[in-house]
Amino acid sequence: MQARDANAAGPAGAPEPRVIRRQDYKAPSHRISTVALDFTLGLESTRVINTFDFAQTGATNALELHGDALQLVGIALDDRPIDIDAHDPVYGLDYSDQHLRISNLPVSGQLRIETIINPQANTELMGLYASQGGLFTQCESEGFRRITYFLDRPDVMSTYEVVMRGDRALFPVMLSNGNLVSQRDLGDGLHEAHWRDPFPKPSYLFALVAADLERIEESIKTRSGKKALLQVYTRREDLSQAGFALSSLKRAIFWDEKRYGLELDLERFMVVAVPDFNSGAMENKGLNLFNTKYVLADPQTATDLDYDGIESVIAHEYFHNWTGNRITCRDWFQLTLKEGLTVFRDSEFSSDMAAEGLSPTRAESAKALRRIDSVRVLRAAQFPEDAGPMAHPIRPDSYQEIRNFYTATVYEKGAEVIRMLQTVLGIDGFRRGMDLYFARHDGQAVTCEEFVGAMFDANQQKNAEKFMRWYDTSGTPRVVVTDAWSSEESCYRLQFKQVLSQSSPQKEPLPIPINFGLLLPNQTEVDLVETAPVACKGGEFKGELFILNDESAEISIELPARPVPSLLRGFSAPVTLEYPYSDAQLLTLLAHDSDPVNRWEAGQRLMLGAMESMEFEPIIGALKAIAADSGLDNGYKAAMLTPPSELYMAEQMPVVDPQAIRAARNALRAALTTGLRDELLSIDESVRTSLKAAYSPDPTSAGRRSLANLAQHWLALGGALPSSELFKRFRQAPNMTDRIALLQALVEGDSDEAADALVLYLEQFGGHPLALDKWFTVQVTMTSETALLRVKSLLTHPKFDATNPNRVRSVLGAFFHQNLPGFHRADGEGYALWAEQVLAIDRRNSQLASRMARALDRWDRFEPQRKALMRKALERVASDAQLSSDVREVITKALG
Ligand code: B3K
Ligand code: ZN
Repeated sequence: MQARDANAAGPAGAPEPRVIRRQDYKAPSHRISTVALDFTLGLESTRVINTFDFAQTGATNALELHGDALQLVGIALDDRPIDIDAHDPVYGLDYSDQHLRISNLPVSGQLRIETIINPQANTELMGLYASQGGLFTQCESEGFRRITYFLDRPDVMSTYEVVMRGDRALFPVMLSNGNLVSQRDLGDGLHEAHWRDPFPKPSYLFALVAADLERIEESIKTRSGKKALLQVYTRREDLSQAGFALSSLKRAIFWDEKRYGLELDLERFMVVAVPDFNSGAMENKGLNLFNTKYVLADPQTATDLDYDGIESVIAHEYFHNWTGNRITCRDWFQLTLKEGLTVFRDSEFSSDMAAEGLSPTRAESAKALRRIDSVRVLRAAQFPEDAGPMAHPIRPDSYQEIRNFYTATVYEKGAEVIRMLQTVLGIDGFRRGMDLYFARHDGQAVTCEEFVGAMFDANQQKNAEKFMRWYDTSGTPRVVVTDAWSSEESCYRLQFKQVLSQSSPQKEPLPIPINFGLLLPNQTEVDLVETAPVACKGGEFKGELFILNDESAEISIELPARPVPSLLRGFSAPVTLEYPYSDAQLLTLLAHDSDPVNRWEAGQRLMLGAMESMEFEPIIGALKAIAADSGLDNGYKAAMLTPPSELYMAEQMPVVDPQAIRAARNALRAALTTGLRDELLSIDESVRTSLKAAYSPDPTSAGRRSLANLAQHWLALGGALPSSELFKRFRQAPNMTDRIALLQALVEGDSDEAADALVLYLEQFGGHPLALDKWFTVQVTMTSETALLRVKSLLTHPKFDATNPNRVRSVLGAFFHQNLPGFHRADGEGYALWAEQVLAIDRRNSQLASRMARALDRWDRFEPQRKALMRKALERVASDAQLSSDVREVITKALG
């Protein structure tokens, strides 16, 4: 159990929470260049001997080391023991399980610190912990201090040497970062492994694995001809599902060589799948640890979405080897330096992979689909965060728990900020910037200024400071656009105005790149590269790109007729665009815009409007044409037909009404099902039957499945496909994507066959944890009236496991975050369950609890009765005396 922070705010009367501020950064007092770690491994007791050299770099001769839940056994300075029982007077020793301070140290020397830890009791899954009989680590951001006392901060970079010994039967595989130096048998069933990582790294990148695992491996040659061994480790029974992860890793390695000239710098690169894991994965140098969800896949147990997730997370962690590990963050406020950049890199990789081998038109459509997915995530998760109590700039100014800041803002909005740099500098200019960044900072721990500085310097551009405003701004900026047409002058005028969120600490105007096009009445597009504006102020006109620099701007262009503007093409900036589009304009864009992202966006706007007015005819007509267009990619068609998410819709309403949102979506879907019945039947017939080949997760096949499954779902709910037919299909489902789609349709339709399908599924996949997670999620997300009862009964199901984060997320996370009307019941029973479960989870795993706690972030946007019930639930959690500092930060911010 994690030791609770003594300074964390408690209920009334307790001390104020500890707030860490970016402006208080101080360089470390000492340098630590080498660390030797010696582990005697045991599930319940592991002894750690940490020997490191230190050299004073600041004014103080006292070394204040971080610790958490540690039991100190002994200390020696330059081989001379220090008396820990008497709290040695010479060195002014002061320690607890949370810290260790040694004063009066020589300018340099060597410290040897021995501690004992209990991995089995480590239910926080941070530090060294046990999972299914094996030992694994998670150190980012502050987990290393749960292994040993250390300067556990990212700007202290050291080389590590690790020796571990343990029971050969329990831990036949013993891994750490870098290269295996030696391995030997010690007799008595024990063995020992010795690893050395040649690259200096911060402590958060340390990793250790000791477990009963099998592996698949492959040798590759990097582009300079060096040999490297790639390995994926899993439990024996999972090994047959590791192949896709290994092939994804190879694709990522070769892509990074080609796109950025970045080569694998290690002789060995290992990926290990861990069943109990708080996040998706972790980029430890040379030894990436992964949630099983992002490694294991085969067609019978993983969906297209799972395959996508594996490819992008494997790539993401691999890309961190350069953007994160070789160049790391000076302090945790700079987290987006590595995360925003690496998300951007993995999304570019996924986009290139989706387009590989396709014709130019299909490639464009496949890439657009990727972009649409990113926009959807941003709108469903990041925009609400940016408008809520946890809003923060991509580089926050303060935090209570850094663990709470691995957010959609730092990651996804951070990636959008990097994308804007590429949009402004061009792909080649961006590459020049990356090259300069590595030339200047390889091996360093730096700030976001250094990254943006390299980008601007490499392109002889000024104004890096102005761009840096994006790092300090919170809230989603609004860009308000108006236009005017003068037929006498044949002049079209576009006016832009940017409005920052009132709560943003940064108030100056941002540079906002707006890609745009103009469609003339004859459906041709104005050639903006050839057409210079007659006037332009407040921004830079660069053909199809306009950079809005000031608070307001204006461009005037001579044109033969009034155009329809297609603004923010490709979603070129993370803003909300406000332009008073008429339905007629949107229908034009939906049908004719050459930018596939804006075509989709026009459809989304039309759907939002239709759900408000309940007039579905125009959108039905437009989508009929889309559904029947044989030139369009199937996956893209599915995206075009999918209504905006409930979470996004909630953000558009002045007062959130979850039941009304679901009712509106259902009404739209019912109208589209009736209006597009022939098209949907034809898709159900022809697209489904064209899927006879063996399963492949490639985007063309995945696109077909998503369209066919959408048609099937709508037809089923509209009564055009009987549940007996769905059940028949379910029993014959050739892969998990189709099987889970059928299960969803059956459960949502609430037919008798739904119960049979659930039983069958459980019989078939009850022994497969990841497939079982889906079985839980389907049940808690699909029905609104009975969902709460379902959740409560599933919490007592023998297969529910409160110690496994994936299982907890599949039931409670899915219910709280993905079932808006089911969770937000008018009687407040959803909130009562939330409070009870957040508190229960918090006792074991504060990070997991803190994620769940965020489900009430937007409580003050609901109607008064629900608001009062949510407030009561928040207060109940806030009054808990043992609350972790993680959950306390989220709850106190929510309560304002
Ligand atoms: N860097 C890790 C995040 C670990 C989360 C710690 N609470 C995974 C990633 O973003 O690549
Ligand atoms: Zn990352």
